[in-house]
Amino acid sequence: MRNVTVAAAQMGPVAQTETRAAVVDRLIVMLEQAAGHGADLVVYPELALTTFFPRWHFEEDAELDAYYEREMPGPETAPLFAKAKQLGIGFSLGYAELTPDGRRFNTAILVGPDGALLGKYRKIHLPGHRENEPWRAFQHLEKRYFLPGNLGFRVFDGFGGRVGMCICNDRRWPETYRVMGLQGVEMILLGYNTPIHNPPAPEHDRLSWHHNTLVMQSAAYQNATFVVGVAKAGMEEGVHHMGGTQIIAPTGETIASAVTEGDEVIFAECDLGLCKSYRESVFAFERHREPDAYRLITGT
Ligand code: CDT
Repeated sequence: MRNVTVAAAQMGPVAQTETRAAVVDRLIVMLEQAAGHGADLVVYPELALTTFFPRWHFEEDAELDAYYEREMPGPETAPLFAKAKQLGIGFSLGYAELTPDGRRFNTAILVGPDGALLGKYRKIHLPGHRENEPWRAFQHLEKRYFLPGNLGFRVFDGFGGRVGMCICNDRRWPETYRVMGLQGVEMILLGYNTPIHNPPAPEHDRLSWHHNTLVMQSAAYQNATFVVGVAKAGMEEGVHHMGGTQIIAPTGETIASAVTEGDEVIFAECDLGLCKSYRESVFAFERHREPDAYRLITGT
């Protein structure tokens, strides 16, 4: 048995006017709850520090810049890092990253229980559009505000196992998980902000929860890994974001689920040894995959 107690820290809405300090306070409250339940690792959502700003078109870079972190930890996020280190608990956190040379990424980091940075991921599948489209009830301008991630789908040793990260729309693409699966991933951490209404395809709206669970459960099973999916949920600045935070075992079964659309911490004790049972049988990649037949996907 290799047990990791993971906490998924779902967030309710973050208002546009909410300060970083106030958001970090909310994150710390959930960190303390997680520590009280013996968690080793807390997973926060995508863009956890601000409202989901790609819903707006900003004319001025200065207005946009307010949503990005130039350093991590910075003065406003340092208290979260300090508290986590004091409690001896690791975490993964999504945020908007502005690099010193002016590049913008939708990023998540993995921090160990000693406060050390274990890994970084920059979102690869950016949904939405690049130009303002006033016909929409709200925008989804991730293609305008972020570059596609340039770090690949890496995995990191930590928490007694092998951990990977992806972000929101990445969860809908099987390649995301398979690239990490081929590196022996045992737990994939992913935060999301998913408006229930998709303006170009409103006929999908009623299926939001089904698709959320469908993609994460199938990926967990097909890649013999735990998946921790964590929402920023609820009615945020007039846009309803789905909840559906859940922790999924390599069996494909959801073993813990959130029941609200607010700040809510759920837990699961995950035996990473369970991955082996699937990876050494039905999904023994080295014995059963047929990469020659996949050339259309790999472009080789
Ligand atoms: N944040 C994010 O990636 N959200 C997307 C919305 C898709 S509709 C443009 C998602 O896949 O959940």
